[in-house]
Formats: sequence, structure tokens, C-alpha cells
Amino acid sequence: MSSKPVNAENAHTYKLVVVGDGGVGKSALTIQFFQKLFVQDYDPTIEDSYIQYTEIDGQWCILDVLDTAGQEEFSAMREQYMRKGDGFLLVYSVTDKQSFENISHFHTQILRVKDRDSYPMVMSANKVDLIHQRVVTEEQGLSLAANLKIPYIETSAKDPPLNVDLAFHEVVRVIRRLPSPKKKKKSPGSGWRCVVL
Ligand SMILES: Nc1nc2c(ncn2[C@@H]2O[C@H](COP(=O)(O)OP(=O)(O)OP(=O)(O)O)[C@@H](O)[C@H]2O)c(=O)[nH]1
Ligand SMILES: [Mg+2]
Repeated sequence: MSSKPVNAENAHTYKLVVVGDGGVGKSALTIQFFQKLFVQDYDPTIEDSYIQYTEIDGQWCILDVLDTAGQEEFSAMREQYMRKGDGFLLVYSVTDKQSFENISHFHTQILRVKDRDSYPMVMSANKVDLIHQRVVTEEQGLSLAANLKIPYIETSAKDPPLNVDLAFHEVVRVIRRLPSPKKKKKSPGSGWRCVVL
């Protein structure tokens, strides 16, 4: 039996958002991560959220994951969920060239919505178990990831899963690596003074 960590109440919450084209495996990856099972059927998502209390690199945290709609008809919701994310998993399928090409669009849109030059994101090249249907190579994936300056991870949501936990954990690691907000410069005389009474 695992005991409850002492500082559970102080665990940081990370809001992760899973984005990418329809059918690339966002829900399959999310459900494999949270429920440890592979969903074979394709049931297009509108929006689902999952929450889990977990330990990553010895630090407990709450993962609040939003599994979004990839289908074009729901694209109007994108900006709204992009505003909420602390970090993003950008998923494409190695069997679908268009989904790979659209990764740049998701990346650009996230930076625009966040009004930043960079933001925590990880690229997931999914469905690598489908070796005969693969049309996007590892080199192409790595090259795009290098251009976008984000980590690249090959994944499979199918059993046995490949790098599924790693992909989600990596988003948290990228968020954690961000420099902490600079401490305000002390103005002269604003420090603690020792008053002897
Ligand atoms: N072989 C294989 N099939 C996968 C993998 N990931 C997802 N699939 C299948 O691909 C189909 C679509 O997967 P979903 O996870 O529903 O796709 P999605 O990205 O959530 O799609 P939307 O919700 O419409 O945006 C389903 O039939 C899954 O079983 C994978 O890694 N390998
Ligand atoms: Mg889905």
C-alpha cells in the first residue's frame, strides 16, 4: 500500500493540453496514460478532461489534462483552450502526412494566443507501431522538432504502449525547466531591519 505524501496539499497543478489533427491518437494516448488501456474504436472527441495526482522526478503534482477535438468542425474552440494550457502535447500520426504538416500551424497558433516567442510544448509522433503504413520518417520529425525547438518523442498508444508516460512527463519537465519569475529588485532601504528595543 502506498502512503500519502506529506505535502500533498502543496502539489503544483499543471494544465496540459493535447492538440493535433483528428484521428491522430490524442484520446488513445490520453486514455492509455490515465487508464492503462488502448481504445481501438475511433470516437471523435469534443473535449474531455482528466485529472491525476502523480509523482514526476520525485516531485508530486496534479496533472490536469485536456484532450481536445482535432476535427476541423470544432476548431473555433482552439484559442479558448490554448489560453488555459501551461504546456502542450502536439500530436501527429506517422501514417498521416497532413497531420505532420499541421503541427507547425498548432505551434504558431499557440505562440500567437500566448503572445510569446516560445512556450512549453512536446511533439509526439504517434502510431509508430504501424510500420507498414508509416509515411513520415523519424528524420522528418526530428528536423521539424529541431526547427520548432521542442522535444520529439515517438509514441504508440497501442498495447504494448511506447513512450506514453514519457511524453506527458516530458511536458511537465519542460514547464519545470522554465526559469522561475525573477525576484523583484529590492529598493534601497526596503530590507529587514533589526530594531533593538
Ligand atoms: N495502431 C495504432 N492505432 C492508434 C494509435 N493511437 C490511436 N490509434 C487509433 O486511431 C484512431 C483514432 O484515435 P483517437 O485517439 O480517437 O484520435 P484523436 O486524435 O483523439 O481524434 P479526435 O478526437 O477526432 O481529434 C482510433 O481507432 C485509435 O484506436 C496508435 O498508437 N497505434
Ligand atoms: Mg479524441
